[in-house]
Parts: sequence; C-alpha cells; structure tokens
Amino acid sequence: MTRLGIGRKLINNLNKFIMDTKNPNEVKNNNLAIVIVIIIAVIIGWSIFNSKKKVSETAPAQNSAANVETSIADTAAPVKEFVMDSFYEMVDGQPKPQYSLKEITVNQGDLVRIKITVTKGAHDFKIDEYNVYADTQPNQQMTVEFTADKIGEFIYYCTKPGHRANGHWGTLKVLAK
Ligand SMILES: [Cu+2]
Repeated sequence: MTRLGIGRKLINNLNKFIMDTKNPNEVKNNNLAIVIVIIIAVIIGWSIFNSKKKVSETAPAQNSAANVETSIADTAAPVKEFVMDSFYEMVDGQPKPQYSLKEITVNQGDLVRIKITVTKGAHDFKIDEYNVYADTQPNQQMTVEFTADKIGEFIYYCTKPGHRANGHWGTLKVLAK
C-alpha cells in the first residue's frame, strides 16, 4: 500500500505541475508530461498488481497447509495410555492372580494403549467385546492398542484356568463423548 501511496503522490504532484503551467508554449511539453505520467502510472499499477498477485498466490498455499495440520489435530484420537503388572500373590495359602489396575476409564473414540508386564506366573489379557488379546510373556512389557469405539463397561481378564474366577480381571469403562 505504501507503493500505491507513493505512486498517487507522484501522479498528484505531476498533475499539479501541469495545471500550474499556464504558458501555452508548454502545452506540447504538458502533453509529453501527461504521457510520462500515464506510463509511470501503468508501471506502478503493474508492479502493485504483480505484488498483490504474489501474495494471493502464496497465501492460499499457507492456508491449506494450516488446514491440513488442523484437520490432523482434529481427527487424531487422544491416546490414553496405561501401564499395569499382571501377577499373582499368595493370600491365605491361595494364589490370587490379578492386574495391578482394576479399572480403566476412557472416553469413546480414545486410542487406548495398555502396557502389561507379567511379573509373576503365567497370564494373558483379553477383552472379548473389543477382540483384544495378548499372550503376555513373563518379564517383558507387551502392548495392546485399540480404539474405544463402543460405550459401556467391559471386562478385561486372564483366560488361564481359574484365574478370572480368582480375581484376574478388571473393568474397562468407556464413557460417551
Ligand atoms: Cu492370570
């Protein structure tokens, strides 16, 4: 806009100069001056047009890049990560298998990531409704991952004989958005 301002000022000054010149002998010179003014105006106008064109060419590219980032951020599901041990302990001479987390609460649509480490005994991990299963191996962290697309309460449990009945289970709560 400053270039436009300078251009206008220049044209105004030249016009003023032409108007102020009353001498008829200078009419031809005036005509020449008018032609020069027009040429200058065209050059300035052209350069402004080009500079605006450059801006309008680059601006949409930047906007679309920003839109892509936004849409990725909007669609990417929040990740809910949990870490738990899977083990048994002796209670009154009886083995009590269990997960260290008895309850997990997430929101519908969350990407749920559960890292499970078996620290004692032989166990696995299953959620029937989500078709999630991990044959967890002793002393190594194993990860299950799924999208919590179903609302409700679901049981995660160990399928080893007698384990679920003896307490090797927990509750996954998926809350509506
Ligand atoms: Cu178990």
